Amino acid sequence: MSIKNSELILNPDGSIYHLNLKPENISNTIIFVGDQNRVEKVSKHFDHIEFETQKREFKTHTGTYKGKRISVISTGIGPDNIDIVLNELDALVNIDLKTKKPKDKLTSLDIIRVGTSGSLQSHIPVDSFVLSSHGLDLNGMLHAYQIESISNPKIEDAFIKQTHWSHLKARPIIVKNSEVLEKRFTSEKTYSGLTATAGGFYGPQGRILRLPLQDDSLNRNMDAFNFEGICITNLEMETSAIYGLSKLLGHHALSLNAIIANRANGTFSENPKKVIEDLIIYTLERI
Ligand code: R1P
Repeated sequence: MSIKNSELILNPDGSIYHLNLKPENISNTIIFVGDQNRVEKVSKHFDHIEFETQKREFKTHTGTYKGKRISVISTGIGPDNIDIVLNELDALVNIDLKTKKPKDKLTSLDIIRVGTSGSLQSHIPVDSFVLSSHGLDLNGMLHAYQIESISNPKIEDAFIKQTHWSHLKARPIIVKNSEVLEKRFTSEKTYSGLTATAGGFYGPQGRILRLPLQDDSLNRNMDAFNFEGICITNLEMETSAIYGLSKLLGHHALSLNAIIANRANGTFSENPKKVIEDLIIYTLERI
């Protein structure tokens, strides 16, 4: 059965609706960055750039780094954008865009997020790298899908209990990274742990400007969370969505974050550009 035109939307030139990409425009190895201006910061290291496009916040450069073909794509901010990016990338490789039918032979992409994030633990300082062992989904986007096969109810139940998570909010989902990529990117430079993914920057991450929070002890309880030695290292807005949708669609995903703030001791990096640049080079060298 063909997927209806209203469900799989293409632009007049045949490219996919939001990403503005055709299948031949992307590599099977893809770096995600949040900020569209970070795309050049990655592709400036390429031997050459063969393709560039942008629509809204979704900018793509494809080229080679030391002979290896890589695409770098900006996802913008938040899990709702990740829903668009993952589904459209998967469609580019796993759906025949002419017949609009899923392919028999599926392709698995390697997806590495190079993001920025705030550490929740005082022992994970600013200017360090965090590799997310798991994504902790606090925003609910993944509940639109059948998530039973990718969730980890034991850790989720412990999280709900230890943080007194309100039953009025979406049930947290914990999704493991790709162990293949984890091995390749782990080193003495990386801290590992749970990355919590919020659906907003202020209230959903416990920041108070003028609005009181539903639970102002949540961040403290998250800092103290411990399940058999697994702790929450950092808080950002994309990782759990990337891990969840990648696992469901059969892709390998890993999230690396440059720590630019430490929420536990209130510090902010004096040179955030440098730690991001260092993480970009670290990632390109290990791809
Ligand atoms: C918030 O300022 C944004 O920065 C972080 C958050 O996840 C969110 O997207 O990551 P990026 O710098 O990769 O966008």
